[in-house]
Formats: sequence, structure tokens, C-alpha cells
Amino acid sequence: MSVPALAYLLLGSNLGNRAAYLQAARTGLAAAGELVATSGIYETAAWGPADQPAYLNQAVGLRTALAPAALLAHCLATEAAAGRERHERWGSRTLDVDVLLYDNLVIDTLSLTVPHPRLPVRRFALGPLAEIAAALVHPQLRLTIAELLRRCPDSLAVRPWAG
Ligand code: PH2
Ligand code: MG
Ligand code: MG
Repeated sequence: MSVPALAYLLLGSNLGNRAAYLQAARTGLAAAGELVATSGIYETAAWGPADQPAYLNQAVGLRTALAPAALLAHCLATEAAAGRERHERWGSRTLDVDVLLYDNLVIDTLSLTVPHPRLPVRRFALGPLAEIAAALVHPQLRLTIAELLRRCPDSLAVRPWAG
């Protein structure tokens, strides 16, 4: 058996009981491996169409034996179980589970691009990720997550969520 990989994922929700959807995501992901890191929950202004509610976002680290494509399929199944419907790009959703990083791999297929191509320009992803993986080095940019956050041009608000 191959040694499990360490993947970092971003959870997001801006419809319905957002915190419950994040919890459902963590439960769903735990079926695919071991959750070894979990950031706090952040409330973040919606990036994209402005007429949508704020998101809750959370980053997690998952040790998993699933290959990248199988992990993506598991993420999509977890979203579907949360009633995710796809309408407009960047539109509101009950649950979004994105693969940000998978070990040091660089993957570029039709269905999956890793590292997530918009990670360096999304404060709502870098903020939570920096809490659990500040020293991790981005495999293409060769900068730590903390440094990427410092350089991030996105000024949308990312605030710890009190519940
Ligand atoms: N996800 C999007 C579009 N916009 N905005 C925030 N704040 N958080 C998200 O997770 C998010 C978004 C598409 O996946
Ligand atoms: Mg997303
Ligand atoms: Mg997604």
C-alpha cells in the first residue's frame, strides 16, 4: 500500500445552515482518510457576483490514500450529498469542497488543477490555510502560504467567525 498523501482542502458555504454544511463536509472527508488539521471558521465576503450572502470558509488537512482524481470524486460526492446545485459560476452554494494542494504534486487535467490556480489571489482561501499550514511551500511559486497571504492582492474581508 502506498504511503498516504497529505492534501489541503477548502470548505465553503453561503446558503442555509452554513456551519452545519461545513460539519457535513468534515464528516464526509473523514471517510476518505484522517483529518489531521482543521482551521477555525472564517466569515468571508463573497468573491464574484456581489448579490450573494457571505461565506463561511474553513481549511482542512487530510491524510488520504485516495489518488487525486479519486479525492476529487469524493469531494464532489460530499457536495452532492449536501444538496449542492450548480447554476452560475461563482454563484451561491450549500457546500463547496476544493482541493487546494496535494502533497507537492502539480496536476493539470481537464477536471482537476492542483495547486488550485486561484489560491494566490483568494484571501478567503489563504487566510484559513495559513492558520494550519503557514510554512508550507507552494510547489510552483516556491513561496510559503504565509508569504502568499502577505502578498495577496485580494482585499475582501476574512474574519474569524464567532458563531
Ligand atoms: N467560492 C467561490 C466564489 N466566491 N467567495 C468566498 N468568500 N468564499 C468562497 O469559498 C467562494 C467565494 C467559488 O467556489
Ligand atoms: Mg470554490
Ligand atoms: Mg469547487
